[in-house]
Amino acid sequence: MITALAGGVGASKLLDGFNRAMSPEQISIIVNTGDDIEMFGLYIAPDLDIVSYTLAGLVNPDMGWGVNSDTFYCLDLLLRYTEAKRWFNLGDRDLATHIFRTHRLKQGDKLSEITDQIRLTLGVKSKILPMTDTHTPTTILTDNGEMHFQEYLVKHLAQPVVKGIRFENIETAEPAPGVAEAILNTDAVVICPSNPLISIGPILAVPGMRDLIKQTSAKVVVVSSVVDGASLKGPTDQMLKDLGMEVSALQIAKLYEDIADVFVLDQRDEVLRPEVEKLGLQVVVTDTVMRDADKKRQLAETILTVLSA
Ligand code: FO1
Repeated sequence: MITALAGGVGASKLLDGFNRAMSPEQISIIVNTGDDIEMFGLYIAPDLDIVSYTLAGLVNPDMGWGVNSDTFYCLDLLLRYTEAKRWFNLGDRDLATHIFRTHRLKQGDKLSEITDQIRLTLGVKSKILPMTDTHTPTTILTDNGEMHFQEYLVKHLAQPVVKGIRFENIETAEPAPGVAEAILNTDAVVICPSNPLISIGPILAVPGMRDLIKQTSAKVVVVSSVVDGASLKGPTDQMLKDLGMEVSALQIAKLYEDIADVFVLDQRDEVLRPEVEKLGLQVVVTDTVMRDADKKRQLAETILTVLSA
């Protein structure tokens, strides 16, 4: 059994690999919901959808988000009515998920219950758990003012300088039903190669989450989200730099050193091995760049081999 902590696109590649390397029923995934945003009265949960669509084989393979071959007729008309500029692309099929989720939230159902119905309907065998049922949107403090994470990333293309990060309402949040069991009753906790600040950061900021990970007897494995001094996907490198941190796999290891047992370092960063080991972590060096389905499965298999040793 493994339990993964996951953000969006970067994480879903490794999750796809685990899905191919082991029985999907033995995987539980705790997903960041800090990226969630309301638009046109709809509750959008990008990382939950990216993970669900990827494991269902529905995701747009070029973007890593949205539904493959989707069309945008609904959004086009919505933007005519609202006279708003198009910056967040909500496809017609994707909108069905947002409409369904929002409708059930308005009926008083929990995000975790709705997420479970969505993944079951889409035929996903792994458990998908939002980190919390409370809405805790991530605010980015920038030199251009405060904005929702999606505005920073998609509308402003991650160009504003990041001064700080805030997870709204996080103090009142608690792990969603099933999260504690998934962390405590598993053989391994895998922290996916997602942005440590705004993808894994919100998950670990849910009160009680770090303690659960410290408490579990499962091995905690981190896959580096920085390779050769740059992030493979998204603005991790820019955000680390803006916040005065080094852009290196060693920096990523330092961010998790209090909870991690094993650190998966890319072969391009092998020189960092002694320094990561000095933090008290077991280091595994391998190719972590998941260019195709085989690479995804190979990385998952390497991690499973280390765990069974
Ligand atoms: N990312 C973009 O860069 N541009 C978009 O227009 C966009 C739309 C979108 C719609 C639904 C969805 O589930 C995700 C979407 N994303 C889009 C991805 C998303 O902004 C981020 O990649 C994740 O939040 C980061 O994990």
